Amino acid sequence: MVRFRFRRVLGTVAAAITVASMGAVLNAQPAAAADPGPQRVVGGSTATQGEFPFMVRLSMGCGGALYSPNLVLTAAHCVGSTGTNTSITATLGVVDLNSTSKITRKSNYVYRAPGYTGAGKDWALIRLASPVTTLATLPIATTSTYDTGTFTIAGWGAATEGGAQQRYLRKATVPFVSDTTCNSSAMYGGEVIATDEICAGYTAGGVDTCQGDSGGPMFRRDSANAWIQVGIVSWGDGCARPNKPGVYSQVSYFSANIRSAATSLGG
Ligand code: 4AZ
Repeated sequence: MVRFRFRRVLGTVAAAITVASMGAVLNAQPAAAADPGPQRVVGGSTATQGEFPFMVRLSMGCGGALYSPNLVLTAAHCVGSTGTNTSITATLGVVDLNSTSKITRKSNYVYRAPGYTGAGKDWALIRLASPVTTLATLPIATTSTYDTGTFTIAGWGAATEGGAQQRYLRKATVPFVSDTTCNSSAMYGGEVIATDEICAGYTAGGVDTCQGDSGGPMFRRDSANAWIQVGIVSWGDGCARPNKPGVYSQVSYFSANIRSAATSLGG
């Protein structure tokens, strides 16, 4: 557990450094540069503009989802401790992080899951300094009804294990993996916290979230065909390896806590 979670955290730090060092390069690129089109990245492809309006890129090198006009749901391991925090920039409304039409907001507060110590409870809310009212939010699952099936994952994280952060939002779909299977000796051998984590991926590997996707949502359609968030990218052993599904915070398990925290934050 510690080994993989530690690797996960290191990956995120490395991703943040990569993003920081990429900044000048990205900003130097012409805004009108052509979309490279579908890429073979963690088995996914490039999302289209507006396809996932709730997706958020965070300046520390994580993903997030717009929970309400002024709150972004992300992973606890992406943020520091609860309190005033004006250091995070959220980028929204674009698949191309270099787009001149991107929306940006500074944070003004971080709420990290109480009791978070690096194992489980991997969720946090970031409050934006001013609301974003032009984008659809992503409702969270409040029951386990949707904690199975086929899930969509999306993010600007690495396209291959150890690879660079991405300019264009990518997406993929991955199947649910039961706690029993995910905790089998062939997979995580008991490292997964069954109550508050949910696994998704292929036994053969090839499709997965990766470094820099942390904090982003895993979601599916509900019975009304609306997107609903069931997971938060949390950890895994590498990316897209055989027998190493992605591990996600199980949003339904925390939904009451997330909702009450959101209320207390004014969102
Ligand atoms: C990361 O470091 C990370 N394959 C995210 C997801 C996974 C592994 C690492 C799952 O942000």
